[in-house]
Amino acid sequence: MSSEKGLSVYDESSIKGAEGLKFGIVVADWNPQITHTLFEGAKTTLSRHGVAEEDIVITQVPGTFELPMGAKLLLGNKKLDAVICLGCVIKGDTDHDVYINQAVAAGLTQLGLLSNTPCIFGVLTTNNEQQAIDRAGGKYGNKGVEAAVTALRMALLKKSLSVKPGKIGY
Ligand code: DLZ
Repeated sequence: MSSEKGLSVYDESSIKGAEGLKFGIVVADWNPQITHTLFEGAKTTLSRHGVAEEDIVITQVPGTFELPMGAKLLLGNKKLDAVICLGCVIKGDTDHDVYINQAVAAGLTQLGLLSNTPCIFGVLTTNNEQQAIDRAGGKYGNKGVEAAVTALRMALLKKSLSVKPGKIGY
């Protein structure tokens, strides 16, 4: 595996049994040229692993800050095995990026633990636009692909641990 491309280059045969699982994808509309590329990578990856089109629920939110609420609304509406949250926060002149990124990371962590459903942090937190381009189909791969791989692995982990072992003996 190339260390530069991270999980964007992975062993596809290591992910088995995703057919029938249901996923949500929440996409932020800020920096749309980036987030929509992350989305394409995530959706294509789910499909490549046998997730049916009708088992992928997609919703858009205004900005990355709205991702936790978008994911919560989706989880309240549909039974999902994981939610992939995609956004791109590019550093500006102020600390807005820090507040957004910390709030979203904490929000998705909390939502995942409370809902018992993996909520994947597919947010680029870059210093400039070029760093974002490099991670949305550029020289460092597509982090949307990586977010989908993480969602698939976590959904499969949850499924495997949800099966109650049969009772042996009395
Ligand atoms: C306000 C804002 C700024 C300045 N920058 C970004 C950004 O780089 N990426 C992003 O996804 N969203 C940004 N936003 C919008 C916030 O995420 C949010 O939508 C607004 O603060 C309203 O809650």
